Amino acid sequence: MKMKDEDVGDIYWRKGYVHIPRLFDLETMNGCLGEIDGLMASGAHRDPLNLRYESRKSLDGVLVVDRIDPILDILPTMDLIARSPIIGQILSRIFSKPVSLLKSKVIIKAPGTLGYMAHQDFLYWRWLSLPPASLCSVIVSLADTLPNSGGITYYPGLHAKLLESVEHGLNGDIDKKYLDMTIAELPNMAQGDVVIFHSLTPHESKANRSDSNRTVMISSYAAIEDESLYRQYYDREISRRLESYRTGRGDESLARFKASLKHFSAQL
Ligand SMILES: O=C(O)CCC(=O)C(=O)O
Repeated sequence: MKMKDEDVGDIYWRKGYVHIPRLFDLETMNGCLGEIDGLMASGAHRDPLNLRYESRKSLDGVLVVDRIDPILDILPTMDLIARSPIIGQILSRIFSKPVSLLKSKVIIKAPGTLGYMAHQDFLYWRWLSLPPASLCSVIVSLADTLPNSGGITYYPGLHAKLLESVEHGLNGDIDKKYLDMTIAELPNMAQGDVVIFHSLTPHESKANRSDSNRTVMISSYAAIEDESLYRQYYDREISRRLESYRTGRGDESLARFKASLKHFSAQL
């Protein structure tokens, strides 16, 4: 790592995020991309009952699979990265204590896939009852992010509290009136680069308008020693997805399930 360790911590706490260029070598990153391609080629994502794969709308309004979550149990190379000593060391220096893994996913933003509205990840982690300052995410750029491929923009210095949504509550994407767009920063992420960001740092992304996938691995961590955290997170998350699938309340997987039934006379 070319940046000095003390700089990484200073920048993280001041801005709410820090960009570390070339933390991982290209061979490892290309190996991950190959494994992800192999997974997608297996067609497992076309099974609407496989709730590991999540979808997002494209510019044309159709649903496309954009996330594999969880990922570590099926791709061992990704597991090695999420639990790598280098990430562990950097995070334990930032937090001055060891960290535990909370979750890990891959986002494959294919050309034409829409982005994410401005949000703070902590909103969705309040049930953990951990302080927001103990939670962070690490983005590993598995491929180069081109200027128009829908990379993540961060709003620095806004990681002190949760910001209200347009519904005037702490219940969804952030009302843009709280965000000064002139301060937004879009790091130029080359393959192997990493960004670490605070759970309260507002961030957003645009659609991928380039010709290539923008593929990242996003792992989240908590500054506590609790090996059970990862299982706790996914036990709850899997129940949530099953319930959402069962009741069909606005869940995209249900739409995919319905779409898969179009060859049959049965309708939901
Ligand atoms: O990858 C993206 O475009 C945004 C992802 C994101 O904001 C998130 O997972 O919290």
